[in-house]
Amino acid sequence: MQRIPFLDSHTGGEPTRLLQSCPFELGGGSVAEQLNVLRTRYDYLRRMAINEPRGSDVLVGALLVPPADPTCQFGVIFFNNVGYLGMCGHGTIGVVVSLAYLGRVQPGLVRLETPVGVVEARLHPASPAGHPNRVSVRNVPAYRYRSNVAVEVDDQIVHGDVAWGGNWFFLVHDHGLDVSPQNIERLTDFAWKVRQRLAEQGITGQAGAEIDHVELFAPAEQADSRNFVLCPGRAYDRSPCGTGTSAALACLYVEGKLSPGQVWRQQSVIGSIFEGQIEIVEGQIVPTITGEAWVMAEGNLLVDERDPFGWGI
Ligand code: PYC
Repeated sequence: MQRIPFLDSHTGGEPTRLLQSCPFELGGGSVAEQLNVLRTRYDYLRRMAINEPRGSDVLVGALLVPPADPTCQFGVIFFNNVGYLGMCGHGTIGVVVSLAYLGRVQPGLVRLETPVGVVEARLHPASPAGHPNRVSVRNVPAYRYRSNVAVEVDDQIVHGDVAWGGNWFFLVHDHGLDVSPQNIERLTDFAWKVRQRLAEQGITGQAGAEIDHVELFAPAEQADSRNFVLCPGRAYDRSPCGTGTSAALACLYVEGKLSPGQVWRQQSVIGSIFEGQIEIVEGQIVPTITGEAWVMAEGNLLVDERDPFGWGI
């Protein structure tokens, strides 16, 4: 029987399952290199932790690995029900709060190496009543790659920006849909079709990268904007999506709608909020996303080698 310790948290409703160490030897090197080994040789670890019958489509996994960058305390590889993420904003907040719960970090700065670069998290001090749970993540630089790209869905032409925030996003404002929890099925269906049309029309991120996240925006009453983000495996992000908010901030900045240091409140479709702001560093747009996570379960994932679905469906 294999026992793999885990700790679950959620960030604005979006879950993160932290695996504190890898049961397999990934060969060292950068986190991007370790991801290649994980993906090609041990992808069943991802399926076991995330997929049914143990997990669910909405779960995001975070595997801690040794960083190659000596300025970082941790390396982290994020994954979901269909594959691997470059970065994950809600996941980074969840990981840092989980590490604080485990006593492995204290309020202050934590540097993490991800497959797409180093991110710097600040764990804010706790209120007197509890564990620290508020984290600001200074993300990898974000940028808008293409603007106002037309896509036809259900006899309707919509327009979107292609932007990077640690993952590739297509950001759409003129969809005409109600962005509310009552409309999740319609939003999912529509965003999925947008993603399919992008692939059919050969619309990609830089260097032909697949655009695997679609983000639909609407006005909000208690924030600057409300979003619905469809993730690569067809689950929607319950949080406002850290990398998606980063991509949105980059677009707002180049449109002259956001200044460095100005706080942008991004609300998710279920109502949770991230605060975002940008700084310009050597001409690059560097977003910082702030949100809260809550630990909610800990234990061991058990794999019985006789179980035909023990490593996931
Ligand atoms: O918060 O960056 C994020 C994220 C990506 C996918 C799910 N959440």
